[in-house]
Amino acid sequence: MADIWQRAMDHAVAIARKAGEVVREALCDDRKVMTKSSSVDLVTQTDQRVEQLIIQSVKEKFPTHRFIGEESVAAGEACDLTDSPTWIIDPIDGTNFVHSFPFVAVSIGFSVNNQTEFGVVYSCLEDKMFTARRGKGAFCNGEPLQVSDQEDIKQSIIATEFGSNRDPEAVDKIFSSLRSILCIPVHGVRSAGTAAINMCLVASGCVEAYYEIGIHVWDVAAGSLIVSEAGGVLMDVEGGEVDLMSRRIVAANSRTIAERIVKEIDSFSPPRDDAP
Ligand code: LIP
Repeated sequence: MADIWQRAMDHAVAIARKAGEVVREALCDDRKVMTKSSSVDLVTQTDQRVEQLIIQSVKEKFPTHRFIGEESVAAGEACDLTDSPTWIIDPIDGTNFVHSFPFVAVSIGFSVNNQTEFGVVYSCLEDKMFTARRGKGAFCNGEPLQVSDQEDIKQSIIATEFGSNRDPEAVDKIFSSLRSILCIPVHGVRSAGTAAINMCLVASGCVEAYYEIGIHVWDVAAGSLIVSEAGGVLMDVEGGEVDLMSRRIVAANSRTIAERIVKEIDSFSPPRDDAP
C-alpha cells in the first residue's frame, strides 16, 4: 500500500536541509540575541527566519496542515496537538547556535491522530540527516540506526541537560538526579546541548539513554520516533507512558536501562506545553 505521508516526509527532509544551509551561513555573521521566558532562554532572528521558512514552504504544499513551532508558540500561538496532521518544529537549538557550540539541529516531527508518523533531525554542522518513519526504522544519512545492546547501567553513558530553568528548587532536583545517576556509577554523563541530538545519540548507540525535565514538545517530537524506530524505549521520568506535552522524558536503549534511570530521578512537573 502506498505510504500516504511519504511526500510530506520527503518535503521535511528537503526543507530541513535548506534550513541547515541558512543556519550554517548565519553562523558566519553576528547574531542579534533576544530573550524569551528568561534571560537564559535565547532566540535570534535566524530561529524566527528558519521557522517561517519551514512553515511557509509546508503551507504551500500542504495547505490544510497545522503547526506547532517553538517561535510561533513564543509569539503567542496555541500549542495544541489535535488529530489533524501537525508539523512540530524546532527551527534551531538556540543556545548552542548563539555560541557556535557545534551541535545545532533543525527538528521536524509530524503527528496525525496524536501519533508521530515521521521525525527528521538535521544536525547542521555535522551534516547528519536523521530520519524515522513509523514502522519503517530509523536512519542517519540513509544508514540504518540501532540502539546500543548494553543493559548494564554501570557500563553506560547517559546524556542529560540542565535546561533553562534557574529556579533554585528545580536546579536542586536536577543536580540531585544527576548525582544519583553519576554515583550508580555510570561510565559518564554527557550533554550535547540539544535534546534532538541527544536522542539521535541514543538511536545511534553512542549513549545508552537521555533524560530531561523541562524540554518542550518541539525539542523531542522528532527525536522520540527516531529512538523508538532504532529499537529504543520512551518513558516518563516516573515510569509509565511518555507524554510529549508533559515536558519530561526518558529515552533509552532498553526498558532495563530506562527503569534504572527512573529509580534515580528526583522528578518534578513543569507547566505542560498544552496548559491553557
Ligand atoms: C533546548 C533543548 C535542550 C534544553 C534547553 C532547550 P532550544 O532547546 O534542546 O535539551 O536543555 O533548555 O530547551 O530552546 O535551544 O531549542
